[in-house]
Amino acid sequence: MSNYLSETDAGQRIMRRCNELGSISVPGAGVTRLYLSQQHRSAAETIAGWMRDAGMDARIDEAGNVVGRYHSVSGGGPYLVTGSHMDSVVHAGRYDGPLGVLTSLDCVAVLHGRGRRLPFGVEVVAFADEEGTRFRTTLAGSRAITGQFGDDLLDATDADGHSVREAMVAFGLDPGAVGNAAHRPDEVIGYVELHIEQGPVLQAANLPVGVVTAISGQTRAVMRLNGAANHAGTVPMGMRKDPLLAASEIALAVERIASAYPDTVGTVGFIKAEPGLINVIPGEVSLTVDLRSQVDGIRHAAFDELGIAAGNIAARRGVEINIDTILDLHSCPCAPDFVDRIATAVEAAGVRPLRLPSGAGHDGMAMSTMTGIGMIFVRCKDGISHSPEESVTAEDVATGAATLLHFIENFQGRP
Ligand code: HGY
Ligand code: MN
Ligand code: MN
Repeated sequence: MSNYLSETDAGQRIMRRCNELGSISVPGAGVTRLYLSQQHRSAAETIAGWMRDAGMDARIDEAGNVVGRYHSVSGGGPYLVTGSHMDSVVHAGRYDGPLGVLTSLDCVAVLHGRGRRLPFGVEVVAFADEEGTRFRTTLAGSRAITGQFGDDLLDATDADGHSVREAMVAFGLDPGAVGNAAHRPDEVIGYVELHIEQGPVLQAANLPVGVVTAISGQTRAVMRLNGAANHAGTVPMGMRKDPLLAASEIALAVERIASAYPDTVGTVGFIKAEPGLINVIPGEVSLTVDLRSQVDGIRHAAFDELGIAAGNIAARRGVEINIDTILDLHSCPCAPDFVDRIATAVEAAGVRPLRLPSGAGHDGMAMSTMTGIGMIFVRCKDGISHSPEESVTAEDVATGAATLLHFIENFQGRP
């Protein structure tokens, strides 16, 4: 048994490991650890070692997830699954994902340290690809665990044109075996994830942790606009077919439409003009749209309105437009009994249980296709995330860990 538990403060223990894991990154600001990269491999092996120290059988599965199992008192499962993702966006913080993985791992280390086994097993998963940063393959790790890792994911390509299939082989995985990562439904009795809030609500309420009620649905699309590349100095303004100006109007339409619908947010996170030269009117522009709302019908209505607006803008400017929806995830309610159990655990930690939705997506959206899900939020400073400025306090992390451990130790079979 490692001397991990000799640090008696759970918050300090967990944050120290978040920092250690955070150092496994592409050089640069913050953390950049992408699916099937060298950094993924190194982090996966580190996490698997920590899992074994905590008395778990640990392996890197056929999709690159790290799966650790702390067997039940009778040996084997079924398993309450917990954890979060180990991948990141570019220039991320140290806690989005890893805090959930390492807090879950800490709970098992505490059980193991006490020599305690439960009537069910506890499975900790470090999902390999929740963000989809490299291949635009959101929730790929949890889709593998739930048997939804289809060819659409294997054929996805990164900015260099490498497919997931090719990257898996380079990583040492067999793309043909990815289906073996899927869990059988009878193996899983629930999924609970601890995650930073990535928003301002808990800080405003002066609360260290919160109870998640639902995960907002999200639609992601890539819009490609084709105009007429031409000389910047010779084409009169009235004769241009400039896709970048059309894209600029569409970005403002995203803002206008998302603002007009309740509890809805819209973001253009990426825009690229080709050939991208100072003295050339762009010929082709691509931009991404990320639209989210707590209610699926509202999100779809907003997206439909945006599609019409974008088509009108393109037609008026004489450019062609293609809209490719690459993701449409329905809103995902947490299981009511999980919400209640987590609220009880938060109260046991001496905190008023505030219920709140998640605007951010999580692996629970995939896990909910297989089992009931619950989420615990931990306050993060000023709600900042997807940034090197992401930060939490050891005290709040300790409260989150106590909440998760209470949930796990008091979890009985589903009603
Ligand atoms: O984008 C999200 O909601 C999450 O961080 N993947
Ligand atoms: Mn994220
Ligand atoms: Mn996350």
